[in-house]
Amino acid sequence: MTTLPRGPIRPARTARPLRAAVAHATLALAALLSPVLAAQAAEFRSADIHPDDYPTVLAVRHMADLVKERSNGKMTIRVFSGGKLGSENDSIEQVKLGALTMARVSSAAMHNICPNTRVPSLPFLFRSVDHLHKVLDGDIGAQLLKACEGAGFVGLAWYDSGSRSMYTRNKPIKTLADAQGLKIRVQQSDLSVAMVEAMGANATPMAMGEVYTSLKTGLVDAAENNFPSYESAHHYEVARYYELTEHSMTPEILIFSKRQWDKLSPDDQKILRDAASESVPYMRKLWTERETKSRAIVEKAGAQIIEVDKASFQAAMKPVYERFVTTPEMKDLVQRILAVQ
Ligand code: GTR
Repeated sequence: MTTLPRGPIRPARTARPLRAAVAHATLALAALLSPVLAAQAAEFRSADIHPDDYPTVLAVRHMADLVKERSNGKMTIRVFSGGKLGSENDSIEQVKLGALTMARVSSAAMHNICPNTRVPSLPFLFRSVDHLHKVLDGDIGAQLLKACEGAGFVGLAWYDSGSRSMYTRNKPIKTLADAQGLKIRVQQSDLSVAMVEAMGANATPMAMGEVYTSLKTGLVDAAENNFPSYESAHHYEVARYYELTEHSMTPEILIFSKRQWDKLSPDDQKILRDAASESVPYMRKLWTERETKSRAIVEKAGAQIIEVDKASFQAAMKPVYERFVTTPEMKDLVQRILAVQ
């Protein structure tokens, strides 16, 4: 039987040089392995122009929690909100290059890059939020998420963005005739420009970050967005009339750099995809709450919510469909969307 020594085991004096050598070798090994370890533990950065408490930002943070947990901390996602990494177009450019991993952007920002993303933005296409959800959750949504892969973007999820409506600084719009000649800020997309021009107005495309000042100084007479953006970007302070045109339900899209995606293992890709999908119902709940909250905030602050003759706006949209729904694939997508019950 061996007797174990009591108390702390003190190495014999003679062992010191050996210990030093072992320590040295360990450090050398760690230095050798560190690139390998770094390659295994990945920190992804994701951009969003919205503030910290906006549903899109909270949804990507939720996805980040799931990814961290499921990858045992190997993959982490840092979300940079409030446009800290630049405008939507800046982020898209960075994601394409692989300098930034992810971005949550409006799908309108992808229109000119991958034309099929125009489809869900077509004016008055969806009958209801339920119709939109059925389309985006099904085959069509999956097909459209792949629309930008050739251009360097893996689509991970669609997020809600409600309905976009007009808002004006000087006078309310009630019918299509009231929109004639107005200068209206739109997103940087050909389709958005065409839509406003089909209403008889002049479109001024610009980044979201410039809209507040442009409305305030009168560079534009109007803009259009959903309640949460109208509220969180303080546009209601400078454009008091919010007209319920509800002309488009352009969804948000979460994009991942294809360059970085292709370097990941199938298991890691699955963790990311699943977590993104699971952030969708989470986001939808936050979105519904935020729409109500934002509407209450703007009304309390004196914004006037105006019912409009929607049919007159809808009737003017034919040229937009004629100009943009041109390929057999797009025509098929539109037909299938309309057929979804
Ligand atoms: C918002 C959207 C933003 C941005 C903005 C805009 O609804 O969430 O990503 O695209 O609209 O009008 O520029």
